[in-house]
Amino acid sequence: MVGLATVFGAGGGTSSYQEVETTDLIVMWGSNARNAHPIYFQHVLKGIHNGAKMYSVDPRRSETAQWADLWLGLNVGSDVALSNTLAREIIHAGLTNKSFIENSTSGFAEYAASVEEWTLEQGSKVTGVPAEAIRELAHALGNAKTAQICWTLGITEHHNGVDNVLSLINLALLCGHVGRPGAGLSPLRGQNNVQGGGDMGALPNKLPGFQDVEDDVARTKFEKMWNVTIPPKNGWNLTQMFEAMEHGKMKSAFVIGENPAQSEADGAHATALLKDLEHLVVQDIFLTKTAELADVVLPGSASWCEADGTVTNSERRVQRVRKAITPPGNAHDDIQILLDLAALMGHTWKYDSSEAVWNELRSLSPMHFGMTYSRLADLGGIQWPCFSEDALEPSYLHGRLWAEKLEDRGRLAPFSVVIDSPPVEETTPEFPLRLTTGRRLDSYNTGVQSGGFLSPLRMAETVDLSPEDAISMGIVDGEIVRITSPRGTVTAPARVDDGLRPGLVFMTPHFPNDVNTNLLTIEAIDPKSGTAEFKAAAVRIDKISVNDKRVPVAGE
Ligand SMILES: Nc1nc2c(c(=O)[nH]1)N[C@H]1C(S)=C(S)[C@@H](COP(=O)(O)OP(=O)(O)OC[C@H]3O[C@@H](n4cnc5c(=O)[nH]c(N)nc54)[C@H](O)[C@@H]3O)O[C@H]1N2
Ligand SMILES: Nc1nc2c(c(=O)[nH]1)N[C@H]1C(S)=C(S)[C@@H](COP(=O)(O)OP(=O)(O)OC[C@H]3O[C@@H](n4cnc5c(=O)[nH]c(N)nc54)[C@H](O)[C@@H]3O)O[C@H]1N2
Ligand SMILES: [Mo]
Repeated sequence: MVGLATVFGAGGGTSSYQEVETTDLIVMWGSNARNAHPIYFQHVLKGIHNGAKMYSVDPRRSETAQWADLWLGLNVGSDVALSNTLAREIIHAGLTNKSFIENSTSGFAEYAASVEEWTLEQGSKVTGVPAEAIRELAHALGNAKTAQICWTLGITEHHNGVDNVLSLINLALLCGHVGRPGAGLSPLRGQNNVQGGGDMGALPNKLPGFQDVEDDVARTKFEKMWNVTIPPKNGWNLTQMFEAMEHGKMKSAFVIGENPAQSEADGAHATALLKDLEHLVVQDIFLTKTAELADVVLPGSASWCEADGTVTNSERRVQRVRKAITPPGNAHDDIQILLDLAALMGHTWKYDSSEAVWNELRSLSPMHFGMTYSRLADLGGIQWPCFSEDALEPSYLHGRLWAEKLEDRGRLAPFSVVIDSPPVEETTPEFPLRLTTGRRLDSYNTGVQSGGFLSPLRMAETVDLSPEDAISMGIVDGEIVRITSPRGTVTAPARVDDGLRPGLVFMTPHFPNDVNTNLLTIEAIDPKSGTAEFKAAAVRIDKISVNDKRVPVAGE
């Protein structure tokens, strides 16, 4: 979102889901939507059915890649090298969209000069993708009338995640694949309402409606409404909070709906920092590992089907959710718990319904103003921005370079010079394998919401490796092996996967109580977004000797 906001001035995907059904070209870049966004993927499948070509850019031949016309299996962390090479080929083949570049962008000449070194040969050498495949995707991008470029964590969870995103935006600008129906950029969001969380100001530098905390006019508007003084400086993001804990600058934390003891990179270190806090409060619907470390647990917040409100999805569509069942026992809405806490701190915030909260938001956030509850119900959801109660904006963004800030509107979208930067942790003779981590269809994040019940779909953790590596290490499918990174060791059954190229290993964060993958991952972060490099660590796999496997005799 930082990358999109930098170029376009708005932190959201530019397209709507329907557009992927009618586009000519779909590029799934570092996204395994078949598993992680199955509903969006139904729209993708319709697009393929309607004749769209699909390309997958992923180090693994993932379940998504299996549906693609062509899979570009690149080395982990070589995305900037690949996109710069694509750009050079598009430019040299004369396939750029000249009128779009001239009328809507800035900085083309400098950008074009910066990609000049990225010949197909050089790109192929760094990315591991055959030159012919790079050429094919470049020409597909250059020749398509409309293209959708979709990306997710394979792009963002790197120490240079923002640069990765900028490099994909460059490709869209080069070919004019933005600001028209069917052409656009789709960063698919993680949870059902992660977009909504950001829109509502759950970011350290933004107030609701992406209004800047450090903007005095915006801040004063909120201070008046809430009758409080808001700190005038941006706060810390999640990784900065952990840094602040490390340096003793942050002494307490209030965690709502997150399980950082198991989801943070370099988990042993993260857990130690949480343990060391003077005061930790956790508000969750389950007693998580993080809650076990807490001084105070606020249990029984009502889950989503037990509460009224709205969620906002990856296409910026706000939809109503309605309370379907009554929460059990003494469980409260999360907002009720917050109101009770505010009351204890001397503030009487009175909202008699979720609609009252929403109407306050509408009065403060222009991009939400037109979305009344009755309109949301009548239309089944509305995309932002929606400025007026009796009109709708186009379903795609940036037809006229729309931005939250008035001064950004109508300005030209800048190309960004982006430099290739390989993963922080190189593979070495001691740790010769590249570990990347990600998701499976059957489980969810740290497993809190998908681990406690028996589902015929749910698998246990495995460490996936290529057939070539399995043979050279003498490892058979299902054999328990030891995986070690510079930070920790775990054991897991091996799974031989012919979708993996030699040297690549894949694990999930889904089963941390059995196999805590995040004991292996590295805490390197992208300073521009605060995102950790979950997608690239160096590891070693060792066979476990017969002695290690021996069950200890009682008393031993
Ligand atoms: N079933 C299920 N669905 C989920 C979730 C879940 O846990 N389970 N979690 C939700 C959440 S919070 C999120 S954020 C989304 C995430 O959705 P995705 O980002 O699609 O999921 P991941 O599997 O983490 O990563 C996507 C792909 O990135 C690839 N990749 C790794 N390194 C690189 C690289 O260097 N370059 C490129 N180009 N690709 C790379 C991986 O091989 C993987 O296939 O899923 C959401 N949906
Ligand atoms: N190795 C590795 N690690 C990763 C990733 C990776 O790809 N690889 N991905 C990263 C990503 S993208 C993400 S998003 C994080 C996810 O990390 P987390 O967000 O820490 O993991 P979740 O398991 O989704 O935890 C969500 C918590 O919210 C609680 N919850 C659900 N509904 C409600 C509610 O209505 N109210 C309250 N109060 N609580 C609720 C659940 O019980 C659960 O404990 O993991 C990150 N960690
Ligand atoms: Mo996520």
